[in-house]
Amino acid sequence: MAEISNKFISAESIAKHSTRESCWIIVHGNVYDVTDFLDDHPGGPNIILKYAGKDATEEYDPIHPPDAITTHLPRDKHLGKVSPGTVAKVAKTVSPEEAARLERIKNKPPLDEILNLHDFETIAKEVMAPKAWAYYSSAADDEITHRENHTAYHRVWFRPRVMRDVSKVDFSTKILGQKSSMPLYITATALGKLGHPDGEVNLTRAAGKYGVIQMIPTLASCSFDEIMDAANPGQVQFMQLYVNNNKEITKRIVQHAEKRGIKGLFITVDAPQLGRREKDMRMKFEDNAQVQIGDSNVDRSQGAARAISSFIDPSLSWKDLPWFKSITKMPIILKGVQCWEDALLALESGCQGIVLSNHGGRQLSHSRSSIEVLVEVVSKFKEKNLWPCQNFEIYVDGGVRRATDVLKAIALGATAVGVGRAFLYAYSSYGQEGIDKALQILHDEMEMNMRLLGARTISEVVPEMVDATSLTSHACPPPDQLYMSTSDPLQRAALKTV
Ligand code: 173
Repeated sequence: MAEISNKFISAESIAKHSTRESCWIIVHGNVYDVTDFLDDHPGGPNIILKYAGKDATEEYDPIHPPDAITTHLPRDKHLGKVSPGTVAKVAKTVSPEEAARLERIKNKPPLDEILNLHDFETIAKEVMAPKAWAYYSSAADDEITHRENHTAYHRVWFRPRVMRDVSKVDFSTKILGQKSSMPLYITATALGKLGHPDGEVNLTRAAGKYGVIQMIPTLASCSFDEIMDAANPGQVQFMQLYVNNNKEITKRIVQHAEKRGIKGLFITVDAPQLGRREKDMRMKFEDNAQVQIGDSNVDRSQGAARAISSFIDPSLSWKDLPWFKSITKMPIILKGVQCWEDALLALESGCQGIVLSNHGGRQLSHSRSSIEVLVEVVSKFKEKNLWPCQNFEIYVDGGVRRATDVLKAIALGATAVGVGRAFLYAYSSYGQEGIDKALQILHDEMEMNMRLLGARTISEVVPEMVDATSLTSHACPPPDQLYMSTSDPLQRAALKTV
C-alpha cells in the first residue's frame, strides 16, 4: 500500500499517539504504528513507550539492522513520512556526566600515542557512552572466565630458537583455504553501532585494507548486505550464525550468505541461553526506572543482549548438522566448543573446523580459556592418531591482546585466532583509523616476535617453541599490571538516592 506510506504526517499529530493504547514512533523519518507490536518486541514494551509519539531513530539504530522494522511490522502499520520541518529539535539536556565524557573525548591522545591494544581499551572506557561500554565489556557473572582468557596466556612461555637468519619473515597464512595476511581474523561481535555510527563496516574496510578476514555477526547493527557491499571485490568474509527458532529464517540467512560469497559458516553453539552480564543489566535497570508500566510482570531489565536473544534456538543439537549440510556447501565450523569430546564429535560429524571459545567469557562462568582447551584437544587428537587433521582446522578466541598470544596459540596447534573486543574498542574510540592502527600494531608485533622466536614462516612456529606445562595448573601468575588497571571493577548494588 505504497500510497499510504507516502503520506506526510505532522509531528504534532504523531505526538498525540504516545500511549500504550496508541503508540506511534518515527524511525528514519518514517512513521510506524507499533501499538500491536509492543508486547511482541523482544526488548519489551517499555523501551518503545519511552519514544511513543517521538523520534526513536537514535535508540533504534545501534540495536537493529536498518530493515528490521520494515520486515517485522505489517505493511499497513507503516503510516507514512513525518512532514519535514514539523519535528521540533528537542533541545537535549546534557547531564554533567555526559558533559564530562564529551570533554574526555576532546582530550583523547592522538593515535600516534597508542602503543598496544590495551591502550584502546583504556581510552574506550573513558570515551564510550556508558551503555555501549557496559555492553561490550561485560562478561558472565563475576567475569572470572573473561579475565582467565587473557591471563591463561601468561602461563605459556616461549622456547625461542636463535641463529636462523630471520632477515625475512612471512606470517601470512591460509584460513579455510583463504589467504590471510596474519594468522588472525576479526571475530563476530553484536551491535556494532553502539560503539560508532558506522558500526561493522569500519571493520570491513580495515579488514580489506590489511588483508584479514572479518566474520560477520548475525546480530550486526548494519545489515548483512551493507557489510558485504562495503568489502573490496574479492575480499573474503566469513559469517557467524545464531540458529533461529524458525528454520526457514535460518535457511534463508544461510543461503543468502552463500549466494553473496561467504566462505565459511561459523555456527555459534555456546549460547542456548545468554549468560548474565551484570554490567549490561545494571545499565538497563537505570533506563527502565524512567518508565513504569504498572501491570507488566515480565522482567525486561536484562540488558541489551538478553533483550534481543530470544530468537536463538536452544534445541540445537548434533542431529541438526546433516540439515545444515543439506542447505549449504559452505564449510561449517562450530564456534564455542570447550572440550575434546565435542571437538571429536565435530570432526566425526564432518565439520570443517571448530572455534575453541567461551564467547569472550560472556557465557558459562568458570569455563576454561580456549588456549587451555586447545592443548587438551590437540593432545587427545594425537593420542587417537588424528593429528595433524586433514580438512579440519582449530581456531581459538578470547583474551588475545598481543602477537605473542597469537604465536602461542599457533605453536600449540591453532590455525588462527579470533580477536573481537580489542577491535571494537579501537573503532569506538578512533573510528576506522583505530582498527587500521590496531592491525598495524599486531602486524608490527608479529614481525618482531617471529624474528625473536626464530620462525620465518607460520609453519616454523612449532609446539617445541612453547612451554605450556603450567597451563592447566591455574596457579596465580605475576599480575599483568597494565591489563588489570584497565579491567573494570564490578559495581556493588547501590541504594536508591531520593
Ligand atoms: O555476546 C553477546 O552479546 C551476543 O553474542 C549476543 C547474543 C544475542 C543477542 C545479542 C548479543
